[in-house]
Amino acid sequence: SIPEGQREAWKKHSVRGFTTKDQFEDETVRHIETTLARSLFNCDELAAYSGAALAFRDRLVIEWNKTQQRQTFADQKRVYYLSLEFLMGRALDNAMLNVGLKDVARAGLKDLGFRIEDVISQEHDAALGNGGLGRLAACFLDSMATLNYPAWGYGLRYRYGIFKQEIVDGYQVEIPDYWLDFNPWEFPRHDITVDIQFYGYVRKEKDDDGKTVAIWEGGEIVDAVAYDVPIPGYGTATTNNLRLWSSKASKGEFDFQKFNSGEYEGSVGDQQRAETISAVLYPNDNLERGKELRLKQQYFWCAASLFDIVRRFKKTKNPWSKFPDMVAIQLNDTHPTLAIVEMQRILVDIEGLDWVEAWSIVQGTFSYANHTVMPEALEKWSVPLMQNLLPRHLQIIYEVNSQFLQYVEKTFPKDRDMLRRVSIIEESQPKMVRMAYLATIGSHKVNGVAELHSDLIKTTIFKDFVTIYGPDKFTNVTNGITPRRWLHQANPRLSELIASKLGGYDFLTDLTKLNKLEHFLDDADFKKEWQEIKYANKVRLAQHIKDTTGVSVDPKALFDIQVKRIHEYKRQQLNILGVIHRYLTIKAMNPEERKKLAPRVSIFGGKAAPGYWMAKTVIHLVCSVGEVVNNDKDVGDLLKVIYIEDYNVSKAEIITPASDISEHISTAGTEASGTSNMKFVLNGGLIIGTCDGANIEITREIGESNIFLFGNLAEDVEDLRHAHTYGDFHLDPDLNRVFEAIKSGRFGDAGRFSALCNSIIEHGDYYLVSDDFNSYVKTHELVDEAYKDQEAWLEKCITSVARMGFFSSDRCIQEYAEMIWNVEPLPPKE
Ligand code: GL2
Repeated sequence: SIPEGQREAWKKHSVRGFTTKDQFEDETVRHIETTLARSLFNCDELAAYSGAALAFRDRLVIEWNKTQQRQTFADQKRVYYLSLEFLMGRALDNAMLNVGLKDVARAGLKDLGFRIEDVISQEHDAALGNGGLGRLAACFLDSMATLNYPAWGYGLRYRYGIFKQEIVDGYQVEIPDYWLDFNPWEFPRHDITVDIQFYGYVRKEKDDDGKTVAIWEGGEIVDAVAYDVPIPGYGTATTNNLRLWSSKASKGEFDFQKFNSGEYEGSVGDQQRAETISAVLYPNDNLERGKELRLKQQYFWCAASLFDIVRRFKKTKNPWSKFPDMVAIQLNDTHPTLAIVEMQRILVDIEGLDWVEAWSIVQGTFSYANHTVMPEALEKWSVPLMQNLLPRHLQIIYEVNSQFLQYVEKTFPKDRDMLRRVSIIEESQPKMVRMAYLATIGSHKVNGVAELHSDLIKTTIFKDFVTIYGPDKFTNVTNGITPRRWLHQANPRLSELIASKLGGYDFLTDLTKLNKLEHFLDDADFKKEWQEIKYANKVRLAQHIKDTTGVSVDPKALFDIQVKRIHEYKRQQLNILGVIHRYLTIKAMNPEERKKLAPRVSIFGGKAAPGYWMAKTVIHLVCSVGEVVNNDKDVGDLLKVIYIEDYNVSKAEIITPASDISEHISTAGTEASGTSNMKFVLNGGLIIGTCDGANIEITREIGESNIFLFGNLAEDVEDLRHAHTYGDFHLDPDLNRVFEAIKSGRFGDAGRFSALCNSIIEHGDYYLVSDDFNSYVKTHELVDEAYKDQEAWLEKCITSVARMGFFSSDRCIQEYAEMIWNVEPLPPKE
């Protein structure tokens, strides 16, 4: 650090960051002219974005440095949030709002010849995630900073985020998302590099005290390089850190011998192999595929993060026993479970702690959030694969398992089968490591993400573990969303209207304050403005649809939206089959009947995993139906069917505020929580949904009369499926009519849709589309009816928004902090 005598000089020149419009313009132009080497003659919107982003970045960095210093000196417990996905979206708009300088930037950019909206939209989304799980991590970072928790996120810096989706001739085409061309929000820390070992073998040796120690040797080393991203809180100076690791060949890996002998390509081979580790995000949502590279990613990231965390702890000079008092590590799903094993390895093999003491430190430190009960998403790794890649870790897993099973056997001697059921090692061919069990055994708390889901994990996948550990180890933290991005940023006019009624923006940090909106249900001006805002948001979306698909939709029609990953369990097929039913019904109506019908726009969006054939077929069916319906003059504006390509966070910011109704229609018991349901309601849209995930708690909060629920309950699903497999299956007659239309070729070559139709008609209808079809169609009729009474509809929307306070991710983070992490906030000194 700088010597005492020079500190005054240093402080005098210390950077302060802009606060006024003039200063903002100074900084922006300076960055454009010097950092970017551009002039006023060649400054386009992208350069303006870059200049403004760098000006804001400077401001963030100043607070970020101070925050990190404060957290280091405070010597108190920190949270580390380990997530393989952070679906951040764009950063500039968020930074402007969080530091409270968007108006300054708007005026400044106007002076310089730009519209702020055009500048903001130049930014490439940071799309390091698939869907809800990754976006939840991003909302949590925002809340942790806003609430002043000393918290870091740890993830991977993928060179390619989730692919870009193009719809070509009605089919999904995947385009690589190379997003790092210009990313002002990351800081490479080339000085923070960790050696990560793979493969090799384990040797046992006696140390000086005669104790046997394991030594992991050989194999290969890859470097992990840290890239840091500042995370500004809203209305606070706290700026936390998200550290993303990038892989690089370790120093010795460039083969000079090969290079000198002219083998240029061979000489960089190792380098390329090393860089592959953090090259791509696996594009699967709620599905595990057991690929070696994925396991490599997981260990690479866990080992680098733990090295970093341990190094930071060691600087405090606290004894190891204090580790759980200083460090809370949250596992976002099972993807970081190897961190548990790595921690035990560090404590036992490197730091020389005794096994039992080490394990109690590990359990005291870690907690695990489960995000799915679906079997195909539960991670398992083959024992031979792990033996090869991580030989020492596999030994540790076996030892953990052996001690755990001994305890189980002693405690439940009568239940012989229990050992097989709860073993971390599944006795299959090949043997598999069950990561969810390992995460549960190595953590002090396990939580689900909505009440129903947390109940389900206790009665299904973790039933035996509830018996073994007692119910207190398992808890619920219902998901939430950040109102900063999902109301204030996405829907600025609505946020402003609410603020004008509630006397300021306090609701953005205490969302329960929204409940005061119910006092304005009789305020005609307020309601009129509310309605105008919704209409303007629909006009904006209609324009986006026109620009991207060429189809004109009427903003006065009812906008019915389903945007999320395409998955059979989320049942976009139920939606499109319902749309076909509607189409056929309209076609059969006489003009008088048609006049009574509310015009609809059915909007779909979302990516299918590249290898998920059925999901891709659903996309193709939606596009094919759109092709027919949108060109049917007979139907006109009564029905339009739209597929919005490349659904992502920044598109969600346009789509979410424009819904009248949105669809959250998973087979009951399959959607752990869902978070887009919360976003839509918070933006004044109603929802149609099944009794699943957070829909149930949304209903509890907003009231049954403000939501359109339908379909079978989770508790009946198993029986229905069982009945199907024994031949007790009835195809709903209306659904049959829909299938007949598809089979007749009305929407193009029927052969393309046969697998989709047959999954329902012939192969057991696993997701209960037919069982729920009638109830779904009838409920949509209720939606149509309700929408006719615009006054009553509006009242439902406002009432619902007023009651959404519970679903802030701030509430969620407070629950984690108090119940699971046991950490205190560290607010900046005024
Ligand atoms: C998910 C769940 O499917 C979803 O219901 C939940 O809201 C999120 C966040 O908890 O987690 N689980 C999962 O694997 N993905 C999700 O989105 N990808």
